[in-house]
Amino acid sequence: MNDNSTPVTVIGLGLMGQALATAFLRAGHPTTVWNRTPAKADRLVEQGARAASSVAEALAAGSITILCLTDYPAVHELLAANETVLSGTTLLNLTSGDSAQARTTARWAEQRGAHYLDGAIMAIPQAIGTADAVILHSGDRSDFDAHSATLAALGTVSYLGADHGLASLYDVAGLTMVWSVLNAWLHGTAMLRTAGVDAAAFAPFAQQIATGVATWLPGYAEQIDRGSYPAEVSALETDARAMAHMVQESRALGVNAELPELIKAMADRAIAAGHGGEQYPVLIEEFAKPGH
Ligand code: FVH
Repeated sequence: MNDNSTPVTVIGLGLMGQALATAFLRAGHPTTVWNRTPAKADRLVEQGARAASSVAEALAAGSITILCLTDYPAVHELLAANETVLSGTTLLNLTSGDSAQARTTARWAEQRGAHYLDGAIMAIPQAIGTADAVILHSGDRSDFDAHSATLAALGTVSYLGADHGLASLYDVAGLTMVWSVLNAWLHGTAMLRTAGVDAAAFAPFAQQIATGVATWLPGYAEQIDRGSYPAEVSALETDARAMAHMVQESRALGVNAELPELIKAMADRAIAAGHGGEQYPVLIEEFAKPGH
């Protein structure tokens, strides 16, 4: 049944929901859609989608129903108003949220007889339907396996595990990476602009650094998983001296020094705890604690 004749439903037709429904239509799936503001279904109906007149009708139409709303409170509001018709449905919630919300929603839906998968979209709407759109899933393996061929119409789908919170956890971990890298680049750009250097001149150099650092990750991950951090490349106390230059330079140039100050403060705490002779990933011990 999991070929392109599998009927699917998409609930929530914002920018992302429209992209998801479009990808299903392009792959040939009979696609039913529902949105709180009905006009957002019009373009999809022109492309061949069927607009359901109620959430209950939409839920009954698809062998899997994708939910893509603003946030989890919106998902709860919508599902709670339809809880009597959830039994036997398969829900894939691609709404962004945190892992606790995912686990709570999974329990709630399963208590009402639904099969519930949680997911996270690591892509922009324009990438949906291409291999560049990475979509993460967590929940019961058999629920994922039953629909993975259908879901492949959306992009590169992967299964993380039975814990419904995993997709959201990976999502926020990925977002931390994205915004940390961007903030580091913006900080460097602000420093260089004081010397008249354009953002465009720094960008290729910054790209090379980001790519180079990325190659360190597998080796550093091995150290973290072993819990042993021999200073094979550089000791943390050596790194901390370079961090001091970064802080001093930022202050002297009159640019925002909060990011370098945070980087140095965390390294200083690890050094004070006796880790100065170890390698950078020993900082995981600081990141694993609650913040100050
Ligand atoms: N857009 C993106 O690039 C990102 C990429 C990563 C993942 N996100 C997440 O996807 C969710 C939806 O995002 P979106 O961009 O489609 O968001 P909007 O265009 O604002 O559409 C929101 C839809 O939610 C409907 N909605 C809101 N509240 C309710 C409610 N109480 N009951 C029913 N539907 C509701 C809203 O309906 P309407 O305003 O059109 O009537 C839209 O269909 C989101 O979690 C992102 O973080 C996208």
